[in-house]
Amino acid sequence: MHTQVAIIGAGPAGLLLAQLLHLKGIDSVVLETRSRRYIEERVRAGVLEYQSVDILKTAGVGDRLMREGLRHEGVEILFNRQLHRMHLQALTGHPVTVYGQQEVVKDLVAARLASGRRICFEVEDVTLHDVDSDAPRVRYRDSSGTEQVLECDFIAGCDGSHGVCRPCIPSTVLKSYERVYPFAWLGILAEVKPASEELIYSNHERGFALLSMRSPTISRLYLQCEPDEDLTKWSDDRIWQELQTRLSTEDGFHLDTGPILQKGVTAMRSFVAEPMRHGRLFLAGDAAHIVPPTGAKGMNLAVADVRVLWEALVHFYAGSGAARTEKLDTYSATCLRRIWKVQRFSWWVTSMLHRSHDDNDFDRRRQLAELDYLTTSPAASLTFAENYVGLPLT
Ligand code: RFL
Ligand code: PHB
Repeated sequence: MHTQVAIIGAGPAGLLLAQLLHLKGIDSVVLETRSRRYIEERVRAGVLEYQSVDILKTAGVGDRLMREGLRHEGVEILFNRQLHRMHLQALTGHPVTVYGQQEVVKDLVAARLASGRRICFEVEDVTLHDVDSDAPRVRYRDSSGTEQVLECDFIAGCDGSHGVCRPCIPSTVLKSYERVYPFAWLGILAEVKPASEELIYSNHERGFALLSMRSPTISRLYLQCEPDEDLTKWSDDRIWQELQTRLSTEDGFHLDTGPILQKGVTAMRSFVAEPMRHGRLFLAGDAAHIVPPTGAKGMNLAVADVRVLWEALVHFYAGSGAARTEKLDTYSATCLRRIWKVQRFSWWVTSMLHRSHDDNDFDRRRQLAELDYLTTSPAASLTFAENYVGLPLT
């Protein structure tokens, strides 16, 4: 079997790349270890930067997003039991859009199937070969157990943080940078009208909390917890009580409760692997970097990488001579320049909003002063807002 681009992983990165390449007449095969149902139901990110929305529209999957996505012109920051609105739209001219990652994935899978190009679910034993030659290959077993060999021009490693692509880059070439945080998030999805029209990020002495949503009838909420938190100790009642405490305000903010549809614990880390390219293998999305979710950046970074990679591949297939590899050669450096700024933002908002065991009273006062400064200084508010809605792509 032959294709132009072998895409490993059907998350937002792999699926979006496949769709964008298709629109330019470039063939690809998408290989995914999980089932279609699993990837479409996995609850993850929820906030799209305006440039992510634009590229999804360019990819032809903007219709439902425009109909059902919730346009947010601001977010709330809560501390000392007072809400402070960050006017994203007024400060930057741009909103963000709340639309679940699983909805983006559903739209992209539907587009892929409609394109008639190949996507293989439930594949096993994916291995990459000759990635530093001009004719790389991918071996795998398809869902019927048959061994397959896929010959290609390029491999896009979009297989997330535990995939097989990043480990194919020799350790002598790859350098990793990491920070693990001493806390995690307990997240719930609940069938109840969101208690606020906009997201609320709360710094509370008992720890961080976040109110988000998926639709006018579904809430998504998070609580800072221990990395090894035992979920069996968290009854639904205890979760709602703790959320009410951490989100309470002087004005008597009230959180309605409802059936909890899903709960889970998410670890928090910052991670970057450099370079994002080795020979004909290009890493994109979580395969190359992880951010703590506080800044709402993970899916957006994946989308931004894909945009750069797409342009580089289009340039390659449309061009001729040595110049056609130009954008592929600068892919890693172009992406990393923005990735590090987004890493910085995600680390900053995480440290500003969470409580750490080794924080003392000084740290607490410093954190509150930072939040006071952030929400009262136009310069600081603009810094937050321009990062939150999304920095320029290049
Ligand atoms: P994904 O989505 O992990 O997809 C990778 C896919 O590759 C498959 N795979 C393989 N396929 C073939 N062969 C192999 N050997 C394979 N190994 C793995 C996997 O099954 C999977 O389907 O990576 P991608 O596409 O790079 O997308 C990244 C995003 O999923 C991630 O960054 C975000 O979910 C992070 N994130 C958020 N990002 C945002 O932009 N905004 C947010 O508001 C936001 N909130 C969040 C988040 C992540 C969270 N969790 C659960 C980690 C909130 C949470 C709680
Ligand atoms: C979400 O809705 O899941 C969400 C929103 C904002 C974040 C992280 C997660 O910063």
